[in-house]
Amino acid sequence: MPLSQEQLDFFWANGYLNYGKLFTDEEVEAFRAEYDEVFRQAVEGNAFRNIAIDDGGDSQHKLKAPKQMLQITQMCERSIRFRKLLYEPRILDLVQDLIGPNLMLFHDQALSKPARTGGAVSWHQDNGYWRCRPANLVSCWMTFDDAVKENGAMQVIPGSHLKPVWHERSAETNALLKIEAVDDSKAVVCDVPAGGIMFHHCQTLHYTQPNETDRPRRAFAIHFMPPGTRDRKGETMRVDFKHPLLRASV
Ligand SMILES: O=C(O)CCC(=O)C(=O)O
Repeated sequence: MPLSQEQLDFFWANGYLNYGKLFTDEEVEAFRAEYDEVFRQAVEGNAFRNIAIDDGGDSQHKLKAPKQMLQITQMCERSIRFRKLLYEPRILDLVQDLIGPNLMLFHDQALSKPARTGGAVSWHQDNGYWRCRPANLVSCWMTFDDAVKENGAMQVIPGSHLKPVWHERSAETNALLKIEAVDDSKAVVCDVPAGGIMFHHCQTLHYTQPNETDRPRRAFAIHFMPPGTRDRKGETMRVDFKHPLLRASV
């Protein structure tokens, strides 16, 4: 079902849209199993990052750190199930409503906060990292566990997508950027059920807190861009293996 005018107006006024449940419980079970298997292999091969600490070191170093914000970029290069998820019509139909019928992948990523030790992702705009032009990228963030504030649900500042802000390198970890002056009294928590999705614009300020619960929070984000998007060097990003064309109007 397409997004309603009300949902579209909400997204463009606020920079995010908490869509709610999309996948069935059976689908969620299958995603969890695959997610855990890709992480198992990544730990075996030391092919993941703990962005809560300076990246680098072996798997044990990363997993024994006091905080773990575990990241695998391009799950689609490791798993057919996650590759297929990029082409999921239920998601592309909604993204098409937001940024048009021609859609490319900027990248995907799994972001896992283990129970109790899961680390934060500090306040940022995605485009603070990416510096793409035009700033017209949209992310679909989904979770395979019920996400609430305490285990790291997405928090956003409504309306912040209207203006880019300056990002500093975080003092705690080289892997993250940080913004000093965020008025988090304006933050809205997007509780998302397992199998649910939310969208955010690439300039929307967002944050996820450490996981204080006994439950994991396994999330996956697909970052979409329209063809013609330029990278930080000003070069138009080409369709290639890393940046497939996911949908094209005919
Ligand atoms: O999943 C998280 O904790 C952070 C995700 C995020 O920052 C993003 O998808 O842009």
